[in-house]
Amino acid sequence: MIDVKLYDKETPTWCPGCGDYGVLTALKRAAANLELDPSRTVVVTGIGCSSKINSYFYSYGIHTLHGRAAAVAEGIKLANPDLEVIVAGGDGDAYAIGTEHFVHLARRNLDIAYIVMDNQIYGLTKGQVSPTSEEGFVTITTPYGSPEKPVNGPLLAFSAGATYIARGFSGDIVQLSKLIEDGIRHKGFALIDVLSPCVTWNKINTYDWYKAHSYQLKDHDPSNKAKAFQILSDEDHLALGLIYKKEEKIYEEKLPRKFVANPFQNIEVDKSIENIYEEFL
Ligand SMILES: Cc1ncc(C[n+]2csc(CCOP(=O)(O)OP(=O)(O)O)c2C)c(N)n1
Ligand code: SF4
Repeated sequence: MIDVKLYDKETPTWCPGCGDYGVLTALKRAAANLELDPSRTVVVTGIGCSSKINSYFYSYGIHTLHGRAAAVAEGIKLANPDLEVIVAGGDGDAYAIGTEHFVHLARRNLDIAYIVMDNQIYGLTKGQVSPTSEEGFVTITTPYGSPEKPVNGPLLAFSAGATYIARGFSGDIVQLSKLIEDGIRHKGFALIDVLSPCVTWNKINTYDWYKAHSYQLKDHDPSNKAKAFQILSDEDHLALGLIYKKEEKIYEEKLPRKFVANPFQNIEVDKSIENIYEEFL
């Protein structure tokens, strides 16, 4: 097995106690168990505290724009399907500004794992309401309490056709690293939604709050779609573990044979701009 230290990079600048530390440790353990080659792995993130995770994980990585990680990841995967592509970021990144990319990535079933660190608030920008904040949640942008119903991210992924949906907790690194490992191993789109407290700005959804509002799935068959829907719909009791899994053809396999046999990275590019002009103009 590879030493987890291989994936060490910069020292994180997250606040002491931030849930994202647990996610980083779990990701490193999953990578070590899978023996991921850093030179064949890309971690794509958006903008946010959580999106800094690829600065702290040794592999290739792109820190894209807020909400655009899924779109960039899709492009990378299609250009070079041999790469292990992992997306990571916050609830704001995935379930607000990036929703359109998130939904379409899930429904296309590309072979990409997406880790969402859900802290139910905007951490980086200092505590504004987020798409997963609960109704009535008081923040600097909702001083009278949020009037909005929260987005249920895993249920959104389910309705879009995601083929692997799991929920972990950054306070349980052993389970979380297994869910991430299995999500990366899964052939198709995998969502690993993580309850990951922001200890600085969210004083409601704390480690203790998540412990009190979550439970471990037991004797659950993740291929049971009706049961998975029922579990995902229960927003008062957050299920932890693998909720849904389905084997399905991935997007890459449905493309014309010519494309798959000869992805972009193998195409010889004639760098002469004159030749390109000649061909297209
Ligand atoms: C287009 C655009 N809009 C807004 C912002 C400001 N912004 C940066 S991070 C962020 C939200 C961060 O929340 P989340 O994605 O949940 O990540 P967290 O910091 O909580 O981990 C916002 C609104 C931005 N950088 N770009
Ligand atoms: S502000 Fe919140 S999310 Fe950001 S590093 Fe601090 S604890 Fe983590």
